[in-house]
Amino acid sequence: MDPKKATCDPAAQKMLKRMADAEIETVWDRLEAQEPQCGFGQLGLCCRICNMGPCRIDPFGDGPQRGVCGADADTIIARNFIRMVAGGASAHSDHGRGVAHAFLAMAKGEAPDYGIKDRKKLLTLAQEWGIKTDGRDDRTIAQDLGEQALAEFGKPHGTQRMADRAPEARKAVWKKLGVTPRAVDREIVEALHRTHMGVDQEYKSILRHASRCALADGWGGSMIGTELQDIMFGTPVPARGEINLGVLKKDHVNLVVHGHEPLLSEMVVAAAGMPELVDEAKKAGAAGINVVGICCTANELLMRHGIPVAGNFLSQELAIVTGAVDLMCVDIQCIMQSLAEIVQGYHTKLITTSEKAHMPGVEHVEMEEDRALEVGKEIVRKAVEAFAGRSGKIYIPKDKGEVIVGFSHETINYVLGGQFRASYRPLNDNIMNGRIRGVCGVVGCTNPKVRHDWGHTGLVRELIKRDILVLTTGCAQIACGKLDLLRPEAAELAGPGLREVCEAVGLPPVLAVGSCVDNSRILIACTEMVREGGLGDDISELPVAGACLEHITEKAISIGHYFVASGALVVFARKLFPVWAKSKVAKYLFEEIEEELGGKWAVEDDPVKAAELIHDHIEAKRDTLGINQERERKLFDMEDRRKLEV
Ligand code: NFS
Ligand code: SF4
Repeated sequence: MDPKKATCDPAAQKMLKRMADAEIETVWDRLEAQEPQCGFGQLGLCCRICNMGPCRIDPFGDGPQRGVCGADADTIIARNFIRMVAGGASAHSDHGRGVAHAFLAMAKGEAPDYGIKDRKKLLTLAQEWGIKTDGRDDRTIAQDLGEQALAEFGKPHGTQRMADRAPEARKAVWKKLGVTPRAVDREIVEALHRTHMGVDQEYKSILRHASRCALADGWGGSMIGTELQDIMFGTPVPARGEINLGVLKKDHVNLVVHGHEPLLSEMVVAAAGMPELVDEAKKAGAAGINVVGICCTANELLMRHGIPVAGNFLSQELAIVTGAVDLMCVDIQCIMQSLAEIVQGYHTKLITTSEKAHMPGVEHVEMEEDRALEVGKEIVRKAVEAFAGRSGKIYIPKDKGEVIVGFSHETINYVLGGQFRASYRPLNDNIMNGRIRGVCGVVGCTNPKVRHDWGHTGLVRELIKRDILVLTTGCAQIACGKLDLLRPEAAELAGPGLREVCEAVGLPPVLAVGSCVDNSRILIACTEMVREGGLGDDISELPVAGACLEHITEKAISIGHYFVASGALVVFARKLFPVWAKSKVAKYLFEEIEEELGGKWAVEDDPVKAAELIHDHIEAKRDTLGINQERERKLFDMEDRRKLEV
């Protein structure tokens, strides 16, 4: 495997070479060992839902066209699709539930190490939910809010409260189709029930419920998670930081937090700043304690504390091989089991912390709400001990990107609108006058089947060249940071209109919005754009889109689908999208769903073509809005395209 073909991250290239020399197996090697992967699975055509199966449908028409139970290709593909949505929604929502649980414990005084950092948001959300705030202290208000938030997951009646935030026209669309999300757990359970053998056999009916289930994630579990995290840990504001393996420090205790829940990583950061522990580190011969992050928990810490990020999903194995990581603690989601094996060759201590996520042979230090800081301290102490036991060679690539992050939808208000007239007006005006053509969310994972970071950064470069403002989250955000797209200087790569706007306010053309649960912030940003006026009455009228060309997880499918069900065009990589192109399901997801919900899926592997697709969609929306008369559309010829190659 050629490291340059595997990744466009310079630090990862160096590490991959070293790992090949040392014969350490990576995720790329394991992918190769799995090839060729099952073609039925890749098209969504295999079913192992019951024990008359596993069954598969022959896409060439020669073999069986029905499973043993009689299910046809569309039923099977739709069932597989909704089960991905349900898996993703459950991951985000269980994270959100964990936050709500800790929030309530905090309010009751049962989790003394957590507190209220954003009081304004507490009061705003309480008022939004009809909780009395006058003359009541914050903890009492928070207790009511926490109870109500927890109830959103399992309440027997009614629909998601957060979904009330959507534009009126959007809510009407959902209501008409019967997909307004109810309790999160109910939608997920119902998705599993409908897809049990012999239940829902009409693919459109299955997929409509997939929309409702995904909406329960975006406008439910994820949004609750984001909002309560903001109240407890602070709503992000623009902050500087650094991203890539170069953030590891040879002379420091390096502690990597990897996973998703700030409930853990916030406590590790707090503990690592305590003078007694810094002293212990110094006694062990270190210059200090360097906490860095991987995956979405990294995004959370970077945005709130400027904590550096070591990398995204595909960087986790590489970080260990630097020999500089003294301890890696993981919580939930996107943790490779191979870490346990790789650390065997190093002094690195690996620790699991979530009651829900154990690893064979790995020490478990459980994060408990009522003694969270104590647990944080215990983890930091173990890192210091591990530092003292360092023996092997250390190699840290120097590469790191400088970034500005922290564009919550509230701060987009301020940075574009100014302190005194915070609003989405300037953004809407710049879209209406055509300087900015539209907005695209570039989100999600990094998958070894695609050149690492290339799908995201290739697409982002093409979009900003076309004057499309990019909002980014998750591993895509980290990819952009590594490759210098989250700096104001990146405006030089933007088209003239976007560049002008960015330079006037000192913004990067790619705004880092946060972790994957923070995609809910993008839903709110879209809602604010509608509310501000001039760009239609519904999210489906906005010149916006979403994309992920390197997706891995069920979570990514859930996110994609809640954007579609919220009215947006969403583009994923064709080769990663497990829906047989000739199926009726494909026709529904790529075309017909637009008539019902205003959004739709599209698939494209090539970042340039994906950018063109998004650009055409955005221009078509602009035409419909009637804001395109003034300016000639720039068409890209081959010559232009070559110049644009990354
Ligand atoms: Ni999102 Fe974050 Fe990364 Fe993908 Fe995994 S870390 S929650 S799922 S791989 S973007
Ligand atoms: Fe086969 Fe039907 Fe069972 Fe699926 S549910 S494994 S198609 S018999």
